[in-house]
Amino acid sequence: MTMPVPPGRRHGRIVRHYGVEVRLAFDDGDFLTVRVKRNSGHVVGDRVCWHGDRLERLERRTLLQRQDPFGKVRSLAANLDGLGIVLAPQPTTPVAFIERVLVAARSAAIAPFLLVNKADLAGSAVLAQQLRQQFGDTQPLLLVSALSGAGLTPLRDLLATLGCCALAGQSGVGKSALLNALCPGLDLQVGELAEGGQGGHTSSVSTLVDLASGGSLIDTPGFRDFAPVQIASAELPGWFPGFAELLHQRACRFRDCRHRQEPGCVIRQALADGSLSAERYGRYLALLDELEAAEQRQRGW
Ligand SMILES: Nc1nc2c(ncn2[C@@H]2O[C@H](COP(=O)(O)OP(=O)(O)O)[C@@H](O)[C@H]2O)c(=O)[nH]1
Ligand SMILES: [Mg+2]
Ligand SMILES: [Zn+2]
Repeated sequence: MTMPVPPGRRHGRIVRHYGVEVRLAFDDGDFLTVRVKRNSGHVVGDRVCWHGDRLERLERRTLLQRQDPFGKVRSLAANLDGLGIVLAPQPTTPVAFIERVLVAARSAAIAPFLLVNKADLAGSAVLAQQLRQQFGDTQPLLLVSALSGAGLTPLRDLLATLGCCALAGQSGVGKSALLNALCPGLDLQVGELAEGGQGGHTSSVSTLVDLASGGSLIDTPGFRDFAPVQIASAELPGWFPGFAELLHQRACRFRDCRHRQEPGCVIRQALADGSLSAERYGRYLALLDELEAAEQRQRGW
Protein backbone atom coordinates (compact mmCIF):
# COMPACT_ATOMS: atom_id res chain seq x y z
CA MET A 1 0.00 0.00 0.00
CA THR A 2 1.42 3.38 -0.93
CA MET A 3 1.02 6.35 1.37
CA PRO A 4 -1.10 9.11 -0.13
CA VAL A 5 0.93 12.05 -1.28
CA PRO A 6 0.36 14.82 1.25
CA PRO A 7 -1.58 17.53 -0.51
CA GLY A 8 0.24 20.83 -0.85
CA ARG A 9 -0.44 22.94 2.17
CA ARG A 10 -0.22 26.62 1.40
CA HIS A 11 -0.37 29.30 4.03
CA GLY A 12 -1.72 32.76 3.45
CA ARG A 13 -4.12 35.45 4.53
CA ILE A 14 -7.66 36.47 3.60
CA VAL A 15 -7.34 39.87 1.96
CA ARG A 16 -10.86 40.36 0.62
CA HIS A 17 -14.28 39.10 1.57
CA TYR A 18 -17.13 39.09 -0.93
CA GLY A 19 -19.74 37.19 1.10
CA VAL A 20 -19.56 33.80 -0.61
CA GLU A 21 -16.02 34.15 -1.90
CA VAL A 22 -12.76 35.18 -0.29
CA ARG A 23 -9.51 36.30 -1.89
CA LEU A 24 -6.42 34.61 -0.50
CA ALA A 25 -2.92 36.08 -0.62
CA PHE A 26 -0.44 33.25 -0.15
CA ASP A 27 2.82 33.86 1.63
CA ASP A 28 4.65 33.01 -1.61
CA GLY A 29 2.99 35.97 -3.36
CA ASP A 30 0.26 34.06 -5.25
CA PHE A 31 -3.42 34.95 -5.09
CA LEU A 32 -6.50 32.73 -5.31
CA THR A 33 -10.23 33.41 -4.99
CA VAL A 34 -12.17 30.55 -3.39
CA ARG A 35 -15.78 29.93 -2.44
CA VAL A 36 -16.77 29.77 1.21
CA LYS A 37 -20.02 29.10 3.03
CA ARG A 38 -21.92 32.28 3.72
CA ASN A 39 -21.62 31.72 7.47
CA SER A 40 -18.05 30.42 7.38
CA GLY A 41 -17.03 32.97 9.98
CA HIS A 42 -13.86 33.75 8.04
CA VAL A 43 -12.90 37.41 8.02
CA VAL A 44 -10.31 39.60 6.39
CA GLY A 45 -7.00 39.26 8.18
CA ASP A 46 -7.52 35.59 8.97
CA ARG A 47 -4.46 33.38 8.54
CA VAL A 48 -5.44 30.27 6.61
CA CYS A 49 -4.06 27.03 5.31
CA TRP A 50 -5.28 25.92 1.88
CA HIS A 51 -4.94 22.22 1.16
CA GLY A 52 -6.73 20.04 -1.29
CA ASP A 53 -9.71 22.25 -1.79
CA ARG A 54 -10.23 22.99 1.87
CA LEU A 55 -9.72 26.25 3.65
CA GLU A 56 -8.61 25.85 7.22
CA ARG A 57 -8.60 28.87 9.49
CA LEU A 58 -5.58 29.15 11.75
CA GLU A 59 -5.65 30.43 15.29
CA ARG A 60 -6.35 34.14 15.67
CA ARG A 61 -4.21 36.52 17.65
CA THR A 62 -6.96 39.11 17.94
CA LEU A 63 -10.53 39.48 16.70
CA LEU A 64 -12.49 42.71 16.37
CA GLN A 65 -16.24 42.21 16.74
CA ARG A 66 -19.30 44.34 17.12
CA GLN A 67 -22.96 43.72 17.72
CA ASP A 68 -25.26 44.98 14.99
CA PRO A 69 -28.56 46.76 15.80
CA PHE A 70 -30.35 43.39 15.67
CA GLY A 71 -28.12 41.91 18.36
CA LYS A 72 -26.11 39.76 15.95
CA VAL A 73 -22.38 39.49 16.61
CA ARG A 74 -20.38 40.50 13.56
CA SER A 75 -16.69 39.81 13.19
CA LEU A 76 -14.95 42.66 11.42
CA ALA A 77 -11.32 41.65 11.07
CA ALA A 78 -8.83 39.22 12.56
CA ASN A 79 -5.23 39.52 13.69
CA LEU A 80 -5.31 43.29 14.03
CA ASP A 81 -2.57 45.09 15.92
CA GLY A 82 -4.13 48.54 15.65
CA LEU A 83 -7.46 50.19 14.93
CA GLY A 84 -7.76 53.69 13.50
CA ILE A 85 -11.02 55.43 14.38
CA VAL A 86 -11.60 57.81 11.50
CA LEU A 87 -13.41 61.08 12.25
CA ALA A 88 -14.13 64.18 10.23
CA PRO A 89 -15.74 67.60 10.65
CA GLN A 90 -18.36 66.25 8.22
CA PRO A 91 -20.11 63.87 8.79
CA THR A 92 -19.87 64.21 12.57
CA THR A 93 -19.53 61.22 14.89
CA PRO A 94 -21.26 60.93 18.28
CA VAL A 95 -18.83 60.75 21.22
CA ALA A 96 -20.53 57.52 22.35
CA PHE A 97 -19.47 55.87 19.09
CA ILE A 98 -15.82 56.74 19.70
CA GLU A 99 -15.99 55.54 23.31
CA ARG A 100 -17.53 52.25 22.27
CA VAL A 101 -14.99 51.57 19.54
CA LEU A 102 -12.21 52.40 22.04
CA VAL A 103 -13.66 49.90 24.52
CA ALA A 104 -13.99 47.23 21.80
CA ALA A 105 -10.40 47.72 20.61
CA ARG A 106 -8.78 47.88 24.06
CA SER A 107 -10.65 44.85 25.37
CA ALA A 108 -9.60 42.90 22.25
CA ALA A 109 -5.93 43.84 22.85
CA ILE A 110 -5.90 46.03 19.72
CA ALA A 111 -4.18 49.42 20.00
CA PRO A 112 -6.62 52.20 19.04
CA PHE A 113 -5.71 55.55 17.54
CA LEU A 114 -7.75 58.53 16.36
CA LEU A 115 -7.53 59.81 12.80
CA VAL A 116 -9.10 63.18 12.11
CA ASN A 117 -9.52 63.20 8.32
CA LYS A 118 -10.42 66.09 6.01
CA ALA A 119 -7.76 68.40 7.49
CA ASP A 120 -8.37 70.56 4.40
CA LEU A 121 -11.86 71.44 5.72
CA ALA A 122 -12.60 74.19 8.23
CA GLY A 123 -13.38 72.74 11.63
CA SER A 124 -10.88 69.88 11.50
CA ALA A 125 -8.35 71.56 13.82
CA VAL A 126 -11.08 72.42 16.34
CA LEU A 127 -12.35 68.84 16.17
CA ALA A 128 -8.83 67.49 16.80
CA GLN A 129 -8.49 69.85 19.77
CA GLN A 130 -11.84 68.73 21.23
CA LEU A 131 -10.90 65.09 20.81
CA ARG A 132 -7.58 65.64 22.58
CA GLN A 133 -9.48 67.16 25.49
CA GLN A 134 -12.03 64.36 25.59
CA PHE A 135 -9.73 61.42 25.05
CA GLY A 136 -6.40 62.58 26.42
CA ASP A 137 -3.17 61.28 25.05
CA THR A 138 -3.49 57.61 25.96
CA GLN A 139 -3.74 56.90 22.22
CA PRO A 140 -2.21 58.70 19.24
CA LEU A 141 -4.25 61.31 17.38
CA LEU A 142 -3.30 62.34 13.84
CA LEU A 143 -4.77 65.07 11.68
CA VAL A 144 -4.73 63.97 8.03
CA SER A 145 -6.30 64.65 4.67
CA ALA A 146 -6.86 61.98 2.06
CA LEU A 147 -7.60 64.80 -0.37
CA SER A 148 -4.53 67.03 0.12
CA GLY A 149 -2.16 64.37 1.43
CA ALA A 150 -1.48 66.34 4.61
CA GLY A 151 -0.31 64.24 7.55
CA LEU A 152 0.06 61.03 5.54
CA THR A 153 3.76 60.61 6.35
CA PRO A 154 3.23 60.44 10.15
CA LEU A 155 0.29 58.10 9.45
CA ARG A 156 2.50 55.81 7.32
CA ASP A 157 5.07 55.77 10.13
CA LEU A 158 2.45 54.87 12.73
CA LEU A 159 1.03 52.06 10.55
CA ALA A 160 4.51 50.67 9.90
CA THR A 161 5.15 50.62 13.66
CA LEU A 162 1.85 48.97 14.56
CA GLY A 163 1.65 46.19 11.95
CA CYS A 164 -1.81 45.25 10.71
CA CYS A 165 -4.46 47.91 11.29
CA ALA A 166 -8.06 48.51 10.27
CA LEU A 167 -9.94 51.73 9.77
CA ALA A 168 -13.30 52.01 11.49
CA GLY A 169 -15.73 54.86 11.41
CA GLN A 170 -19.01 56.06 10.12
CA SER A 171 -19.84 56.13 6.43
CA GLY A 172 -18.49 59.17 4.68
CA VAL A 173 -15.58 60.05 6.97
CA GLY A 174 -13.09 58.98 4.29
CA LYS A 175 -11.84 55.51 5.19
CA SER A 176 -11.70 54.31 1.59
CA ALA A 177 -10.24 57.61 0.41
CA LEU A 178 -7.46 57.25 3.00
CA LEU A 179 -6.63 53.75 1.82
CA ASN A 180 -6.52 54.97 -1.77
CA ALA A 181 -4.22 57.83 -0.74
CA LEU A 182 -1.87 55.48 1.11
CA CYS A 183 -1.90 52.88 -1.62
CA PRO A 184 -1.85 54.50 -5.08
CA GLY A 185 -3.45 52.30 -7.72
CA LEU A 186 -5.81 50.61 -5.26
CA ASP A 187 -8.85 52.52 -6.50
CA LEU A 188 -11.41 51.59 -3.84
CA GLN A 189 -14.83 53.04 -4.43
CA VAL A 190 -15.17 56.37 -2.64
CA GLY A 191 -18.37 58.13 -1.70
CA GLU A 192 -20.70 55.15 -1.97
CA LEU A 193 -23.82 55.63 0.08
CA ALA A 194 -24.52 52.01 0.95
CA GLU A 195 -24.24 51.35 4.67
CA GLY A 196 -23.18 48.09 6.22
CA GLY A 197 -22.12 46.43 3.00
CA GLN A 198 -23.89 43.25 4.08
CA GLY A 199 -26.46 43.24 1.33
CA GLY A 200 -24.71 40.56 -0.70
CA HIS A 201 -23.56 42.91 -3.45
CA THR A 202 -20.58 42.11 -5.58
CA SER A 203 -18.59 44.91 -3.96
CA SER A 204 -16.22 43.66 -1.29
CA VAL A 205 -17.07 44.02 2.38
CA SER A 206 -13.49 44.55 3.52
CA THR A 207 -10.13 44.87 1.79
CA LEU A 208 -6.64 44.36 3.20
CA VAL A 209 -3.66 45.96 1.51
CA ASP A 210 0.04 45.75 2.28
CA LEU A 211 1.60 49.20 2.35
CA ALA A 212 4.91 49.85 0.64
CA SER A 213 5.90 51.93 3.67
CA GLY A 214 5.34 48.99 6.03
CA GLY A 215 2.37 47.44 7.78
CA SER A 216 -0.98 46.61 6.27
CA LEU A 217 -4.36 48.26 6.39
CA ILE A 218 -7.96 47.07 6.21
CA ASP A 219 -10.89 49.16 4.99
CA THR A 220 -14.10 48.24 6.79
CA PRO A 221 -17.61 49.25 5.77
CA GLY A 222 -19.05 52.19 7.65
CA PHE A 223 -21.60 51.73 10.38
CA ARG A 224 -23.67 54.13 12.36
CA ASP A 225 -23.59 52.38 15.71
CA PHE A 226 -20.99 50.24 17.39
CA ALA A 227 -21.85 47.94 20.27
CA PRO A 228 -18.86 46.15 21.76
CA VAL A 229 -19.31 42.47 22.55
CA GLN A 230 -17.83 39.80 24.75
CA ILE A 231 -16.69 42.14 27.49
CA ALA A 232 -17.53 41.20 31.05
CA SER A 233 -19.48 44.11 32.51
CA ALA A 234 -17.14 44.04 35.52
CA GLU A 235 -14.24 44.85 33.19
CA LEU A 236 -15.90 47.83 31.53
CA PRO A 237 -14.46 50.47 33.92
CA GLY A 238 -10.96 49.31 33.03
CA TRP A 239 -11.57 49.96 29.32
CA PHE A 240 -13.88 52.97 29.36
CA PRO A 241 -12.12 56.19 28.30
CA GLY A 242 -11.06 58.30 31.25
CA PHE A 243 -12.04 55.78 33.92
CA ALA A 244 -8.79 53.82 34.13
CA GLU A 245 -6.88 57.05 34.80
CA LEU A 246 -9.16 57.96 37.72
CA LEU A 247 -9.17 54.46 39.17
CA HIS A 248 -5.41 54.27 38.88
CA GLN A 249 -4.97 57.23 41.21
CA ARG A 250 -7.32 56.00 43.94
CA ALA A 251 -9.41 52.91 44.56
CA CYS A 252 -13.12 52.73 45.34
CA ARG A 253 -14.11 51.35 48.75
CA PHE A 254 -15.44 48.16 47.17
CA ARG A 255 -13.19 46.17 44.90
CA ASP A 256 -16.09 45.17 42.67
CA CYS A 257 -17.55 48.69 42.54
CA ARG A 258 -19.62 49.25 39.39
CA HIS A 259 -19.60 52.99 40.09
CA ARG A 260 -23.38 53.36 40.30
CA GLN A 261 -24.52 54.16 43.86
CA GLU A 262 -21.82 52.48 45.93
CA PRO A 263 -20.40 54.53 48.83
CA GLY A 264 -16.76 55.58 48.66
CA CYS A 265 -16.77 55.53 44.85
CA VAL A 266 -13.89 57.33 43.11
CA ILE A 267 -15.91 57.75 39.92
CA ARG A 268 -18.85 59.35 41.75
CA GLN A 269 -16.40 61.66 43.49
CA ALA A 270 -14.89 62.66 40.14
CA LEU A 271 -18.41 63.33 38.91
CA ALA A 272 -19.09 65.52 41.96
CA ASP A 273 -15.87 67.54 41.65
CA GLY A 274 -16.30 67.99 37.89
CA SER A 275 -13.25 66.01 36.75
CA LEU A 276 -15.65 63.57 35.06
CA SER A 277 -18.44 64.97 32.90
CA ALA A 278 -22.04 63.98 33.57
CA GLU A 279 -22.44 63.17 29.87
CA ARG A 280 -19.56 60.68 29.86
CA TYR A 281 -20.75 59.13 33.11
CA GLY A 282 -24.22 58.74 31.60
CA ARG A 283 -22.77 57.02 28.54
CA TYR A 284 -20.79 54.68 30.83
CA LEU A 285 -23.98 53.73 32.69
CA ALA A 286 -25.83 53.11 29.43
CA LEU A 287 -23.10 50.77 28.18
CA LEU A 288 -22.88 49.05 31.58
CA ASP A 289 -26.65 48.43 31.47
CA GLU A 290 -26.33 46.95 27.97
CA LEU A 291 -23.50 44.62 28.91
CA GLU A 292 -25.28 43.46 32.08
CA ALA A 293 -28.49 42.82 30.14
CA ALA A 294 -26.54 40.76 27.59
CA GLU A 295 -24.95 38.74 30.41
CA GLN A 296 -28.35 38.05 31.93
CA ARG A 297 -29.70 36.89 28.57
CA GLN A 298 -26.73 34.55 28.18
CA ARG A 299 -27.35 33.07 31.61
CA GLY A 300 -30.96 32.52 30.58
CA TRP A 301 -32.57 34.77 33.16
N1 LIG B 1 -12.58 67.48 1.74
C1 LIG B 1 -12.24 66.21 1.89
N2 LIG B 1 -13.09 65.25 1.50
C2 LIG B 1 -12.72 63.96 1.66
C3 LIG B 1 -11.46 63.61 2.24
N3 LIG B 1 -11.41 62.27 2.30
C4 LIG B 1 -12.56 61.80 1.78
N4 LIG B 1 -13.35 62.81 1.40
C5 LIG B 1 -14.70 62.72 0.79
O1 LIG B 1 -15.59 62.13 1.72
C6 LIG B 1 -16.54 61.30 1.06
C7 LIG B 1 -16.55 59.91 1.68
O2 LIG B 1 -15.31 59.29 1.42
P1 LIG B 1 -15.15 57.69 1.54
O3 LIG B 1 -13.72 57.37 1.43
O4 LIG B 1 -16.07 56.98 0.62
O5 LIG B 1 -15.67 57.47 3.03
P2 LIG B 1 -15.93 56.07 3.79
O6 LIG B 1 -17.39 55.85 3.75
O7 LIG B 1 -15.45 56.30 5.19
O8 LIG B 1 -15.13 55.02 3.10
C8 LIG B 1 -16.15 61.31 -0.42
O9 LIG B 1 -16.97 62.23 -1.07
C9 LIG B 1 -14.71 61.76 -0.40
O10 LIG B 1 -14.35 62.42 -1.58
C10 LIG B 1 -10.59 64.67 2.63
O11 LIG B 1 -9.47 64.47 3.14
N5 LIG B 1 -11.02 65.94 2.44
MG1 LIG C 1 -15.69 53.18 2.23
ZN1 LIG D 1 -16.67 53.13 42.20
